[in-house]
Amino acid sequence: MPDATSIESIMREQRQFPPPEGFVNHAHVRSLDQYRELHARSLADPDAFWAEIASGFHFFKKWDRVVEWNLPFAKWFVGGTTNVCFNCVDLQIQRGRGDHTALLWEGEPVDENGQPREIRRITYKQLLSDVSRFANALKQLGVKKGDRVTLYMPMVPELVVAMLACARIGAPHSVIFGGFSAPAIVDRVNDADSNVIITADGGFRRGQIVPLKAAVDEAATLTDRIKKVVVLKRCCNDVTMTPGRDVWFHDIVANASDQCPAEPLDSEHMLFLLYTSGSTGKPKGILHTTAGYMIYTAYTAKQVFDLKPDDIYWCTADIGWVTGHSYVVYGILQNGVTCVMYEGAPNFPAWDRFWATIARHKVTKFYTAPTAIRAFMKQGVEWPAKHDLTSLKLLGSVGEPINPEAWMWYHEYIGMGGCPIVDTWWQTETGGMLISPLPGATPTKPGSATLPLPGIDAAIVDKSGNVQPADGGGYLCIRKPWPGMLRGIYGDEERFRKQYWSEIPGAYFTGDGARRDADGYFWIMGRVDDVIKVSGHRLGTAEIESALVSHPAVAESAVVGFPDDLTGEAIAAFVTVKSGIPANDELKTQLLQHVVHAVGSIARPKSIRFTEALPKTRSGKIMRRLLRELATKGRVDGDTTTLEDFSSIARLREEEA
Ligand code: 7RM
Repeated sequence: MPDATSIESIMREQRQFPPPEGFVNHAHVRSLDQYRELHARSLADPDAFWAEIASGFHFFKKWDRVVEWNLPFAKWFVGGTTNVCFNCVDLQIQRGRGDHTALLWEGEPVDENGQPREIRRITYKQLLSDVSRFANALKQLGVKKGDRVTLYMPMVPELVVAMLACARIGAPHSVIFGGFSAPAIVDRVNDADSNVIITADGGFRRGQIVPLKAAVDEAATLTDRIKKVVVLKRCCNDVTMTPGRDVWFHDIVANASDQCPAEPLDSEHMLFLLYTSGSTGKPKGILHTTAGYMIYTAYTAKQVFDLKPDDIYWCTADIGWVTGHSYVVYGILQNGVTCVMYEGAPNFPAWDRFWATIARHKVTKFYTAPTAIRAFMKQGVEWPAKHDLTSLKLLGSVGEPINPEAWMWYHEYIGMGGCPIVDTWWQTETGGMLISPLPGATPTKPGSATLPLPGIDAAIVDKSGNVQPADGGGYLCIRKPWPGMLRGIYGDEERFRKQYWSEIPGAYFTGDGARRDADGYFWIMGRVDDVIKVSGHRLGTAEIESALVSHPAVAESAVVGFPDDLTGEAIAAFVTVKSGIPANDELKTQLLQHVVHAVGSIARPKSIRFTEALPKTRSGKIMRRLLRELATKGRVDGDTTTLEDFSSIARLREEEA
């Protein structure tokens, strides 16, 4: 870990925006004092706080104890049995929401007038029927409680149906982002030991068909774990069906019953694995369980988005990332609202697709990423200006720090100055949002995620766990367990302990550097490890590096992130080629294609530089800090005293990809 003193924030944003008056009167939490009282109470008696919240959920058998905490292992709502799918669907129907639209979906393709060709509205009742049928179909395929099911699908309602069906029968799902390629599927399928994959022939993205089934076929040549493949017909592109292994989605649900009672599951039953990148090694299967995740996502969604029964809520995140899991699916459906879902790209057929969609469906709450906002800013205000955005009541941001300029643009041109902005800080590991404004209570400051939510004990500390003074930089950590926290890394307890629980005594280490201002507001400064965030997508250096070295010309490589105006961070790759191989532009092009093939297009380096040697310490560790400096500033000013061979830096030839 870098030294805490190296985390210096240069941002000194002074503007403040009180919650809009019209919003406050109807909000769940209506003043900063009320928030502070709630937060103080939650930390003074967490058991009572979480017990009260949990009482609003359906349990088949009520829990005996709120939490059992043996650092780093937490169990929540111990002794209870429940079902997340039941709480998302059946319970909403019991509450009288059966005919209300649960999912409002738009496919990407448009007609000659630019109107979406397909819009589907699925009520809670219909969702129950679809989910029950698919759950029965899964059972027919031999899927049993505890079996891990891999989902590699486009953003279509059937993905939500598949997730809920898995949850209904207690088969943990592992969703793989559709932008990843075959080798990434192989790693994840092998690690999860998952024998069943649900996929589609393809998905539409920016007018093209993403050939998902073909990637699964390729993956199946690289691992023998894939025994059954369920294929949804989406794009009608040609696919090869392997007899005995591949079945059509529509065939297996055709004769399945729509009656499938939700399985009562232990509170700590595994709900899903979601693979995410760390600084080293293979992707980690972040493990979430049933009751705690269920309650935490529903509670935070309700409070932070201030959800009300008539809300039309839209989160633009792909379900392949945690934001989609928690705030397209689980946290949202449990609130009984209408969730908008969109299949494709933000600029298809033009740069106003999001704004047209908001106007078309009268979206009230909108949640997106800073990288998207910056891309829209660049295209100009004429795009949102063409559409009626007055239905919007609240805006959200997630995935990376939002720069004050982008915040102000979002506020002025999308929120028309009247919508609170919730900048929500959280991670795959945290399950749900931990630091965020409450929109009716917290005055916002552009660029700050503001204050910890009720129940969350966040602090900025140094390596020894000492809390830093106001405005001092340090490591962001969480000092008390919360229901949505990860329960482990699948199959790797050692890595779980080391990664999250060994850096800071007694606390969860987030991997983020941050500072807290005199008002107690948190300003996130980014990762202190080697995780790179490109367009809000979390990528590990190791996966990209191993893709590079798997190319026959490459001897060694190191990748680092460097600031990028649009994508937040971009990837710079440093590559040493094997002797006798010419390091030229042709090889560069090959390497770029190679990475795209091995990991996916989001991992495509923005620059590749050939170097005769990488800067290393005497013990052989690559000094990424120096490479980061080089990629960012074009030179190295930092401390190089531990560098083994200074000439490696001097020799680094600069070349742009
Ligand atoms: C939800 C998600 C987690 C990392 C996290 C941060 C960064 C996320 C914000 C943010 C500043 C935010 N999960 N991050 N949200 N940084 N402000 N509002 O993104 O597992 O993919 O990434 O993302 O570095 O540690 S994630």
